[in-house]
Amino acid sequence: MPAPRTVLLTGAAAALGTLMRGLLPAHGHELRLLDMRPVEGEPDAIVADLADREALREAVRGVDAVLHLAGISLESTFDKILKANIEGTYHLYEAAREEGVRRIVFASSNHAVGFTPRPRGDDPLIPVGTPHRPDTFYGLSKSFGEDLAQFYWDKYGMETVSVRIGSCFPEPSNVRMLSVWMSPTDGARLFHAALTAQDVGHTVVYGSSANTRLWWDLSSARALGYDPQDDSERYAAKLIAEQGELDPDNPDHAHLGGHFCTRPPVWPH
Ligand code: NAI
Ligand code: 15L
Repeated sequence: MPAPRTVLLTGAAAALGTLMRGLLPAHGHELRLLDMRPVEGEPDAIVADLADREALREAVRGVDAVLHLAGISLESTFDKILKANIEGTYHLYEAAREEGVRRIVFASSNHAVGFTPRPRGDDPLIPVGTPHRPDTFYGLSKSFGEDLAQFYWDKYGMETVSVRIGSCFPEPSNVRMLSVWMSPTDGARLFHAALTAQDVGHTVVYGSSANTRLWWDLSSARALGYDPQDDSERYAAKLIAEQGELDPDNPDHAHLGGHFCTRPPVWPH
């Protein structure tokens, strides 16, 4: 295992951040925590908004890498997405650049490519090079984050692994998740690989377990050293009995992004 690395974990108060706080130390990472809300049971966590560049500079000072989970994680108004996800991610990259941090792992999302039709039958798996097709303002902000990461690599040599996370929850809760689920322990394996692999430049990977019903190509993640151990198939019989198989006539089941594609846009008001 590579030597422990100090990692700033943003979004530490929330669901995924809490899971990773529990799992990443066993991979040799020492975590510094940040969120706009207090982190339960972690009095030393930095409470700061991504809009606060000075606080971000202090937070990234001396870390080896950042695991950037903070932001709005579902559809919202464009104004809110703009502040938290677009401007917030820019402020974080600027703070990291100013403080000489060389590696960011960015929590992108399947919703950056959410309008990509899901594979059916013998269709090939979706490659990471598929064009951005965001399904929401939220997905658009993740497309922006991936482009920002590419820009900071090309312009400044700052490395990023953009992880297009599927659904990272303790268990899959619907039939779509049988294809896109990432178990939390596989999530920690993938983030660990993304934090420690050599010479990643800007690499885009999908974030899921080795699901039997996988929709996308995990080869760029495996090339970082990711070796997923879980498969959602053990939940399939129960979920299909409750909900039925994916329905070819249901628009919510037509694209990678599922119901994010069919919900109305949320305009500022
Ligand atoms: P969440 O919405 O539960 O947590 C986000 C955290 O970011 C919250 O603790 C919130 O306080 C913090 N935050 C929001 N705006 C902030 C700001 N301006 N400054 C500082 N902190 C701020 O999200 P969750 O589920 O924990 O996901 C974490 C990240 O992973 C998000 O970026 C999400 O888009 C991404 N992701 C998660 C997936 C999943 O399956 N959980 C799937 C795809 C992407
Ligand atoms: C996401 O990007 C969300 O942050 C998460 O809450 C889930 O909705 C996930 O995608 C998904 O597609 O299931």
